[in-house]
Amino acid sequence: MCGIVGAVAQRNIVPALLEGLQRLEYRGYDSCGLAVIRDHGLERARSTQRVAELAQQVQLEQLSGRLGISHTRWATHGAPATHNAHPHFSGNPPRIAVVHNGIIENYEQLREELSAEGYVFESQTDTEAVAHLVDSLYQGDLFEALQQACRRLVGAYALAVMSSDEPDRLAGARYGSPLVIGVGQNENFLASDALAIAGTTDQIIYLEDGDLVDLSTDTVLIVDRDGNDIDRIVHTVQAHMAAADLGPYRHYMQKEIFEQPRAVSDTLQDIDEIVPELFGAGAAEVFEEIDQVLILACGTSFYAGLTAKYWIESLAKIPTAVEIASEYRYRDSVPNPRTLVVTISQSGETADTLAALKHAKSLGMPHTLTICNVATSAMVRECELSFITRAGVEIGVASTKAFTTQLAALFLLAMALAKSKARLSSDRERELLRKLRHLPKAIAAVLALEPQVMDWADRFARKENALFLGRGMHYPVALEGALKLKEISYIHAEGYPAGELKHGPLALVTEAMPVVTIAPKDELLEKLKSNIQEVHARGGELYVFADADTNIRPENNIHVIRMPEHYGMLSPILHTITLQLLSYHTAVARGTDVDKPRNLAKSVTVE
Ligand code: HGA
Repeated sequence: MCGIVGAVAQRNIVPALLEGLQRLEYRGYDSCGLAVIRDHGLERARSTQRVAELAQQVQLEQLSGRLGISHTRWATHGAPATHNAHPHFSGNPPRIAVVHNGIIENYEQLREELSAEGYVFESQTDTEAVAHLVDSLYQGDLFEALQQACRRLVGAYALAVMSSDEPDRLAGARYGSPLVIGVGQNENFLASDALAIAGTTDQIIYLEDGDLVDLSTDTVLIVDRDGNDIDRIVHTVQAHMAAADLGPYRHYMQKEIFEQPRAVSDTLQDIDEIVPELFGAGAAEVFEEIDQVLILACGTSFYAGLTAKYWIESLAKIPTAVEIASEYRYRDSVPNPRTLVVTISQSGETADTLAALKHAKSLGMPHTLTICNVATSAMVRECELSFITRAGVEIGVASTKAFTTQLAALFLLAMALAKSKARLSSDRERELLRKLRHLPKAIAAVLALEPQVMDWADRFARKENALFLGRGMHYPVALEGALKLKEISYIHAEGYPAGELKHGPLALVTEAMPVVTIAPKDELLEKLKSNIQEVHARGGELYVFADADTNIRPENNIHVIRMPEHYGMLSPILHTITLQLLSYHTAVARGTDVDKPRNLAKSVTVE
């Protein structure tokens, strides 16, 4: 989603701002812009193209300055057009500049009030109301004006603000959208995440909701939501340089698919015994106290949750519900205080999931756990317990290694819950841990199937629709496979439990509809084989990923790729990877923008 980079320095900060925007490109955006203060005047460049194009424009117009703010925009209010791109200005001549991530929910009311005061709106964005609001409250003290403005804002925001009257001051605010401070040598930064400024500083302060910040080149002042001065910890964050390097790969998505043996292995570390403390101090008491699990998530993380339901109910025998976060938060539900509320999010900042978590807590469910890839994220801070996956930075918008590491973490959770309820014998624990330890090697064996999958992808690229079938715990894998194909190749795809086929989707089956089938060697195999025959009998073309010992053989219109030996309960992790490869190579064959699919964004920080 939107990215913010701002800087106050003793040097020209335009190159640092542009580099920061480039580092945020992975989040997905539709326009971008940058403003600086030069000779006490505001100047800006904005573009509906890529950051590289903005950089050319900036060079052409010779923009430079020691104070500046910049932005990549993923439009929520107003089309992705230049006049809607941030920074937004206010004043005549312009005096206030604002970049914003989030949604100002009372912007219509503010617009009316500010228009009545004589402000003229040049964009359709909610953000422009913030610029005029700050200007209307400005009496020579930017920080004071921003503090007052924030009291009027309803919704979610990360803001970076500057005034041409104060060329050494950068102000910011965070409520509901992520914002960090980068502390440098005689220079300070604001950014949406540490990765944006990793090229410049590794000293990072994570702001809390309600914080406001007043920066100069050598001072950092933070006040909390009650206006009290507050110290926040400065973290030394590993520079994520490696993430930006593509190495031998063509796209980040491909690189991240191939990083999965490492990512899963790092996530599992060297766990040789399942203990509740893997999920944080106090987990043993919490696990004892709960008698049901509620998983809240969105998108791919939701499918990780659906898979976990099979594991938790099978191993721990604890009833588990999985809900789409944006639905859960707005419906009447029946809270049970003995519930473990589990949120799953790559970034830990997903706005819908965060809001659903807060909603669950407000209903009186205090026991919360998050599975997330960012240790410093809002969700980790908000939850009683946490498990940090070690996928590393994921740049491709379509989730790959974040998903499989979430699955690995959720499997550990199922085991830990089972053990705390005395439903996991030590023999079974040892056996499952052995399988987990072997998982990175098994993933590597699946990755070796890439050339065979590429053959299929060429044929797939010519289709406009596809069905994905799975049964049992491979049904969520089918859903995830269909989502991945939609996201990056723009082929319409649906995931179905194979037994549902005859209740509707079979009507769609013709030779134009490829049917991808996940065929593990499990107790449902014979039933699945019947489902395959149902498709075959109607002239459908099947693409089957079959475990080694399933005895499913290729024949006319049934194509088979043979998977390595069956991995029992861990099999969904392996079957997911072939589907990632299929989507990836299909998208490449169709020539789409694989890492930044149209209309989508990484870290979905707006509702
Ligand atoms: N609402 C603002 C910012 C959108 C945003 O944060 N996207 O991630 C706009 O539409 O410009």
